[in-house]
Amino acid sequence: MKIQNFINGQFHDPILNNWLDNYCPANGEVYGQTPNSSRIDVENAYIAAQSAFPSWSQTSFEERSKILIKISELLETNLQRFAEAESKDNGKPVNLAKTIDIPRAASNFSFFGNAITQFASESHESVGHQAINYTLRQPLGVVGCISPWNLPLYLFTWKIAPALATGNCVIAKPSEITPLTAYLLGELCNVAGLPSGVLNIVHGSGATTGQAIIEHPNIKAISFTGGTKTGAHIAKIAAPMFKKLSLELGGKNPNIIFADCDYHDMLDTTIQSSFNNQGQICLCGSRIFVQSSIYYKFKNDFVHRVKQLRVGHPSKKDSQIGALVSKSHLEKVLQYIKISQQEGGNILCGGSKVAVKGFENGYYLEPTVIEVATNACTINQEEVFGPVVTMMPFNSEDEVLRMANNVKYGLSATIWTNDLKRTMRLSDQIQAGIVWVNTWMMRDLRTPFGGSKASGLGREGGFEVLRFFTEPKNVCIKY
Ligand code: TXE
Repeated sequence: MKIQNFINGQFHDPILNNWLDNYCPANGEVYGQTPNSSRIDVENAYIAAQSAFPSWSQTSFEERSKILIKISELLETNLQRFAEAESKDNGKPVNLAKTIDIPRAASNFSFFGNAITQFASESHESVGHQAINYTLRQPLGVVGCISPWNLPLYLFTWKIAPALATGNCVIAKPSEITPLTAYLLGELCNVAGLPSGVLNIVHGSGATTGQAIIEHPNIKAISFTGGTKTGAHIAKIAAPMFKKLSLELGGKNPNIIFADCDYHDMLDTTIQSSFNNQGQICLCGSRIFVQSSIYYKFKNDFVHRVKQLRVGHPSKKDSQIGALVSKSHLEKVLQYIKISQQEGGNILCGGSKVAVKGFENGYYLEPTVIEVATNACTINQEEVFGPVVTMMPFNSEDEVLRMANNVKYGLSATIWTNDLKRTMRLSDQIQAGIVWVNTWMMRDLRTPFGGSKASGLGREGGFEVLRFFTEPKNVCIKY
């Protein structure tokens, strides 16, 4: 099948006719082609977006809201088709796409469709000066949204929906590794009545298409989710042009387990926070720290549970772990496992590729648990982004806090304890944008979402992202 760009409400081949192969991770075969769009395609998308902007930015919030909610409903109606497409492209179990990815993409549209009806701006009465100030929140113009392959439609729409809700026109690029659901979304936008040119979806590699978007002098903001290295590159290009930037980057999140926690709940959730989506979520708790008094019990119970996880073809209902996204990513993850062994890491389970019967060329990997002796080892310091977690014991709260913070990333952290004072102390001192206590990845879309340190810049979610996609303008009236 051939994927096409969605520009000005119509589907187009790339002007220079350059294409990339799309692989199906479950069997390692090419299933289609996606455009590797050039600067010319990006410019065409820009012209369409720029022409649509005067009208879209003046469209009432009720009308914008109605269209976004309609897109959400259409995604729900097309749940099965989109879930199968996401699974085919990414290797994740269809069940996971059906229960998490696509429903969340639908709620991104309905959430921001509703949020815009509640978005208010401030006013300040300057008492003693007979003046009043009020703040206008105006759309930025044409903005760029660039998203990754791990949660393809989920993260693509997490950016697009608030950008559209606030009256911007968008040029969006999904990951070239997982373009299929973004391609299918174009058609739904037309059915929902989104005016032509308001959303333009341009496909291609980061180096070609992504680069053309970030270098475009008139694209006012870039909202990006992806690797930390890419984020740094984007910041370097965008800063001299004073583009607004939102960067959601990698993580190396601690999962801190105290002996006084609710053990069974912790064990179930830790399986999820370690291996959900094949461990390819920036929020996964890839460094597990366990209080020494329960370390051996946890180690036995956890490894026992991990060994029971079923790796299999994503379309099979009982597969809990599907394929990794690409051959090169699988190799990268295997390389980290090797480095860890060389540095003295003890593999407690997993560590090797899995040959799934009938799909031997698929990119499957056993869920892997590695016991490490120090938090300073490479596998505890660098983002692996696969079904691999490390574990080690700790003795004191101070010691675990030091280890938790001793990493360049600062995205999220999980703490398992029933001690309120300890919860307050640690939540206060952990360097992370998100702290979960006795849970993991419990999302409320109104909350600020993002990380500190090398995990990024800015926050998505709720009113934070509506502020990001608008320019505040103060008006001062003396009366
Ligand atoms: O991501 P890239 P990659 C981490 C994870 C992974 C590593 C590398 O550790 O192993 O990043 O993954 C686009 N200008 N995360 O290389 O390249 C690219 O086309 C503009 C964490 O696959 O950052 C894609 O659309 N755009 C993460 C998007 O950036 C460019 C999710 C992300 O791809 C570009 C994914 C350029 N010069 C990976 N170069 C998370 N935070 O959730 C690339 N892109």
